[in-house]
Order: sequence, then C-alpha cells, then structure tokens
Amino acid sequence: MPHNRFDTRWGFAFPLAMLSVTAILASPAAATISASVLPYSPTSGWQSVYNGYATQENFEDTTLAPELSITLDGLAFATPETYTSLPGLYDPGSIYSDHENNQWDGTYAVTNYAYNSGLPAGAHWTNRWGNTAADLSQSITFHIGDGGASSFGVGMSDFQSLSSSSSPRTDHELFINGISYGTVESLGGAAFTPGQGPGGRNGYLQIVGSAATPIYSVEFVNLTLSDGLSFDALGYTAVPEAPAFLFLTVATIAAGVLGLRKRSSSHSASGTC
Ligand SMILES: [Ca+2]
Ligand SMILES: [Ca+2]
Ligand SMILES: [Ca+2]
Repeated sequence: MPHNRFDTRWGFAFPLAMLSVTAILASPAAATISASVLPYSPTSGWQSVYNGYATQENFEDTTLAPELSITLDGLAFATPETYTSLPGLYDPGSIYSDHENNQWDGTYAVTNYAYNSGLPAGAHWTNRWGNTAADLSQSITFHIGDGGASSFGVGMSDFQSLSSSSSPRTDHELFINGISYGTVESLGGAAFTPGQGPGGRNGYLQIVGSAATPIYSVEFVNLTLSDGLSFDALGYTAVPEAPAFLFLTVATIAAGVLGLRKRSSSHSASGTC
C-alpha cells in the first residue's frame, strides 16, 4: 500500500516547493530494499545485527516500541486485526517441550497461533498459544509507522517448512511493503533451518532499506497449510520524519514568493494610474 508521507493540510501555497522536497527525499531513484537470513549461531552475526538497531523490541512486556504495530489476518482472523500493544505474553517454553528455546531474546515472543473467539471483535488475539488448529492467522504483519525504517530484523522460530525433518506443514512467503520477496525458505537457503524445535530458531531475517526507501511493513504468510509461528528479537532503525525546519523553510519560501507577487502586483497597479 503506498504510504503518504505528506500531510495535505499544507494546502495550495506549497505545490512547487513540495515537488522539489519530494524529489530530494525520493532520490536516489535506484535505491532498493534487500532481505537475507542469518542462521541462529553465536558466530553468524545475528546478535550484533540486532544490537545495532536503534530500537529493539524483545516482547518481554506488553508495550510495543513506538512505531511498531502488528496485524493478524486470514483463517480465524476473517477480518484483519491490528494491535499497538500486546494482549499478553507468550512463553514458548511453557507450552510444551517442542517449543523450548524458541525465543531469541529473554523469555517471551510473539505468535500468530492465538485466537480466542470469546473475545470482542478487534480483540481476538491473545498472544498465548491457541487451543485448537482453528486458532491461527494465515499471516502476521509487522508495521513500522511514521517515516518507516531504514533497516529491520526479526528472529523467526517454529516455521514448519515443507523441508522440515518432522511435521512439515507449509512454506512461508515474505512481503515487504506489500511486495513479495519469495519464501523465507528460498531466501534463506542453507542459512534457514526449518522446524518447530526444541531450539526451533529457524533464522534471523535481516532487511536493509534506506532513508530514501524505507521499510513500512514486513508480512509472513502461511502458503498452503496453517502453521503456528514465533517471532522475537525484532529490531529496526526508524527513519526520522521530515524535520519541522524543512517545512518551515518551505513555508517561508512560499510566503516570500506570494509576498513578492503581491507587492509586484500592487506596484504595477499604482504605476498605471
Ligand atoms: Ca523475547
Ligand atoms: Ca516491549
Ligand atoms: Ca509451527
């Protein structure tokens, strides 16, 4: 979905000035977003990548980082639901032994297998492991609001890919800003280790964008069958919103142009009398 970074309330006085500002913010045109997977290993570098983000969200409390929201969609979630805080804490190790050590940082994580039909519409997500196979979303999306992020990473666990050695279920398609980057399995190759665990940390997704090409959304979609997924150690570096001084400068220039036109018009009118 295109992301409108500019407020239309600036009105008629700014179109020309805004065109030049947009051109500055949009360059270079060739900038792209890339995605790769690092294995869970003390030497793979995922930890230093995570530590390098300006914001780290480890899901150890119900408060989400300022720009972060999460959407569950599909299967049980017939209508998409978006959350700006966690409805509960999910401890993979507390469910059963196959999920032990699926967290990447601390004790808790986030899961798409957590639907409670007894809760009100828009608040069905519990972020506690579901009771039946029907308690799943087909996709889960992490949104970075405001100016987006120049870089983003998240630890993936419990992905029961088709190549899993036990209980394979489905592969998983990755969408960044609504654009498909293929499956995380094909993206990760040998760096992606599928399966549910114990110790089912499948890989660390690293996405590199830029201030010119921010990351606004990262979505994981179960392709063929339902699959309960876990995420942890989410990090990103937010792109600052266009600074206020830039808009003030634009406003000053626009006001000056209008003032010159007005003075010129007045001068011209008086000269012809
Ligand atoms: Ca955690
Ligand atoms: Ca938090
Ligand atoms: Ca799973």
